[in-house]
Amino acid sequence: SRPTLALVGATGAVGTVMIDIINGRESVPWGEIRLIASPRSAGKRITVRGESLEVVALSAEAFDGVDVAMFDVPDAVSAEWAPIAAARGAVAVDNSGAFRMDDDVPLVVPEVNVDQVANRPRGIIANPNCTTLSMMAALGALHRAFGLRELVVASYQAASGAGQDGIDRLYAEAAAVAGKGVGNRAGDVREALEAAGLSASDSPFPAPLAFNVVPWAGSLRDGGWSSEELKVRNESRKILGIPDLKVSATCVRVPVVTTHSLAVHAVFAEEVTVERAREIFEAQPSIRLVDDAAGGVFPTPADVVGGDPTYVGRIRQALDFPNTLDFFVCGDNLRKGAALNTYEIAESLV
Ligand code: 11C
Repeated sequence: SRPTLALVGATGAVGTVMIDIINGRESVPWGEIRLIASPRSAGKRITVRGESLEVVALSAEAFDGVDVAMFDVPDAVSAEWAPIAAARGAVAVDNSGAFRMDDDVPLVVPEVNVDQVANRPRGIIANPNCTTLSMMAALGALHRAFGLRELVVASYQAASGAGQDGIDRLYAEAAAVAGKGVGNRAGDVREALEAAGLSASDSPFPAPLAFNVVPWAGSLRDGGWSSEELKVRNESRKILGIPDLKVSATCVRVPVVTTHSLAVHAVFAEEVTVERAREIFEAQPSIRLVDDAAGGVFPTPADVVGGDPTYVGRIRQALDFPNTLDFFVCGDNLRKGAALNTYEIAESLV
């Protein structure tokens, strides 16, 4: 009989995209698909592959008979429940940050290290952070060819990285500032938000996001780094299998609903050329090259949101750094950055 798939967090921002992905597949290898969520969402009905399914409440019994359980829930929920799912015989594929750096949990991007799925002593496989993931297909392909040594990145992260609250906040802020002529005087955007009843303390972001950029994502760590910046460093090293990779990241939130972008400066052991890099990207089915600066063609979130591939453009040989490429990538943070990669890991298991 065909394997049973469970989706934990079926009603959240990533869970909803996961169901779109499953519904959009021509065929799936699964028999039963079980939707699991918090008791608050239990009883809701969601249509999956033409069948109306009732969401069941998260419990140990909910994992009985499940072969693969995908988790799209906050870290603390995964930390508690992924091991329970594994103890009940499921392989847990977890999109939270709870297990990514655990030595007994592989951190997988199928284009880069799908072989790692077999090495899972805890019965758990982790899905990377969406910011790291958005550049991994591209960096993995270049690393195989030229040997990556150093990585300097700046991210341009969408509001939906902060979940449904982030999306709702950006829409509300955009409505509060549109047509008001604000953005010319320090503090006027904050005043417009307060006037519209959007208090700063209710925001998932530490500064206004509308008409702004915010150089912060995640929580404060030693040395002034954000947790998001350290995830980019640690997860890139683990996925690429380069424990001493030199990484420096600056993570920035921008007023984009969905799709993370990164400006990447990548230094290699061997000589690189833009032409070879283009050939390598073109040969990778999950990468779309969108790179014709003369024609004004490059990837932007507005043009790629909702797509599965990683979009790459602005590829340049750094003028003052040997063996170094600078380029720009965009990837839908809810699809390849989260739900799609998790689903691809789940399918690779069957
Ligand atoms: C953001 N990348 O854009 C974060 C969200 O480690 O899975 C995902 C956090 C994580 O805010």
